Amino acid sequence: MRVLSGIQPSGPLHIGNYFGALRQFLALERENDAYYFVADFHALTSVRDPRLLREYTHDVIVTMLALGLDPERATLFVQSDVPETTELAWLLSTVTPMGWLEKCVSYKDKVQQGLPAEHGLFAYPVLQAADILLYDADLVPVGQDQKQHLEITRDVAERFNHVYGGERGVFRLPKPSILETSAVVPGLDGRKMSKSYGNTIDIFDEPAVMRKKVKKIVTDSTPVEAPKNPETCPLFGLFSLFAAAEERALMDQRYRQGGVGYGEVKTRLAELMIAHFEPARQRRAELLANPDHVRAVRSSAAARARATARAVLDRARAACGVG
Ligand code: AQP
Repeated sequence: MRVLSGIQPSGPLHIGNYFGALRQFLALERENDAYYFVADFHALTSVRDPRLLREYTHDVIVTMLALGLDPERATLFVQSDVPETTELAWLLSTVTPMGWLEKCVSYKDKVQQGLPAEHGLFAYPVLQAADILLYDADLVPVGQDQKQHLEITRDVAERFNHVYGGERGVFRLPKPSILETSAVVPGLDGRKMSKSYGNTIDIFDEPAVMRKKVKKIVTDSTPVEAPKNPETCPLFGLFSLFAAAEERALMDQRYRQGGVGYGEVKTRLAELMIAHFEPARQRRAELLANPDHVRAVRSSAAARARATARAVLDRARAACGVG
């Protein structure tokens, strides 16, 4: 299967990105033809400092490699290294009804948070459709927040196929892959962990910072001895992502019985989190010291990605009669 997904370089990657997306990337690259990209065109909708955008772009590649992504197996490229993307986005936008974009929750949410209502933000799902359709992707590993955008990608592909595709169609229809256990990773305040909510724990936060942030995770005022509901507790939600099955089951039981204090859970969660990312932290330091290696990965992946993209774009151009 062809697997494809992207991550925006709009800041350091956090634990929500890790459990919602990156962990799936690692699992899926083993047995599939994987394409993963750093979505810098998308990040332009929120990052307006060119130096920072370059820095974040480099850092996302470093993070993916440090976490164990194998550039020999997966094509790990940067979106803007494949300019075919924006051309396809235009072709797709000509068949995309405004109403489909107007109903997008993510756009409305971001404007409500104070981002300016700009065309790039509004048309984001069309660019995302181009990202996916350009590689004939079968499967797109994402978090729950991307489900609606994936539906739009399928609708746009079907529409283009219907208008121009004849019997065989032009685009392959992709499916989302959303893991039930980490579809929405909670942040420090219990809402979805998200850069724009300022409630993240970053994958490479220093251990002392991780400990400090974990202490801030919201909890209710249930006393230590009283029973607690693990299903509605964001702290337990995060704990269960890091703990092994046995420890998770035991903690679940102790929550329900009563007798466990949130302070104890937080201390253990911080330990688990720090230990989980320790090997990657060391690899990251090595990669940061070797930017030439990272640039070489980027440029060889760009060549591979462009070759795939060109063939699909040519198919789309021929179908609609341009060029
Ligand atoms: N909290 C989360 N739980 C599960 N999955 C998540 N993802 C992000 N946050 C969570 C998944 O990470 C992938 C990359 O996301 P993105 O680069 O599109 O960034 P995002 O979703 O926009 O991340 P943020 O932090 O929420 O950024 P802002 O605040 O800028 O919108 C996607 O697969 C996403 O589902």
